[in-house]
Amino acid sequence: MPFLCRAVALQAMCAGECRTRTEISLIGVKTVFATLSCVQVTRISPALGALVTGVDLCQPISNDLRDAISANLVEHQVLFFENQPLTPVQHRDLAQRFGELHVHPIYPNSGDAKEIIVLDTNDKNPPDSDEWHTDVTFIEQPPLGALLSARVLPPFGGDTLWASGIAAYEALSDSFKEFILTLTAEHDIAASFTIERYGNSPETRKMVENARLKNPPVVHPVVRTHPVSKQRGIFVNYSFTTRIMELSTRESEMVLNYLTSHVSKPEFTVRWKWKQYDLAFWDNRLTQHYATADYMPHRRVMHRATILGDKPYLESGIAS
Ligand SMILES: O=C(O)CCC(=O)C(=O)O
Repeated sequence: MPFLCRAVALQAMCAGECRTRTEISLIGVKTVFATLSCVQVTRISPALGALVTGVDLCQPISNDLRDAISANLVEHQVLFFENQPLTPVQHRDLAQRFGELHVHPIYPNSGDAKEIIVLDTNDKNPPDSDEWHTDVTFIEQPPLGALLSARVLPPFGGDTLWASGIAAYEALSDSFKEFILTLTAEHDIAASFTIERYGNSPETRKMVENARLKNPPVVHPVVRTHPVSKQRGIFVNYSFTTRIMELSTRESEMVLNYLTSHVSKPEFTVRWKWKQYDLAFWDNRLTQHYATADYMPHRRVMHRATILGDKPYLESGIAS
């Protein structure tokens, strides 16, 4: 989104006096600040990520604030809000302001709100998100975003990293871009939600089998167009993408290995060190994330709400 549009969107966030400022650094790295009487958005990393201060998300939010957050989400791809002690019901209600919510077929949910996934990892339930992935790409209309709240944290470790599929795509050579624009890939829930890990009792085995039956593999473009910004980005991930339809098995492995490791280059990432009640809101359409699994035997509890999106597509005819 052009800077000017974003500034206008931000002005809608506060009823009081507003002041906006946009800065572009001399070395060409985009650094944008928008300062208002109550809300500030500060970019924290070149490829993606911004810290938003001056908002209380425990209160119902206005349509103007919702629209401004959505616009900033597209611009920065992941937004961080500190000190938002949301109950599961408040968390669900907030997420619902951005769209219909997904109910995960395997992860446990909060008793108070079935749309809130509880990721409670400890030495009996070791972490499983230490792989670069985009959430729930195994359905026809994968999530547009997710809101992750930190509840219980280890004394150190447990940071999460996000990577921009847009920055990663833009860094490819023109010839390679042209090649991958022609490709589609299969995404399969079974690639990550295995019977061995998630189905070790008769009940959980049935749950995993049912989840697979209800979620047969789907095919998405390898490069998708962001439906709002119209930017292109890489849309394959290590956890769920199983093969490229137009290539042989070995060619597919080679291209997937390259793309999934390319996306995670540090230059395309931002790393967040959590404090209790921090909330991250990421645009799931063209980002991936990785939760570091370096805190055993300590416990870490996160709550996630997942907002459904639209069917990925590749718009042809636009350069880059
Ligand atoms: O726990 C985290 O930091 C991230 C969890 C995750 O990977 C997910 O919600 O998909």
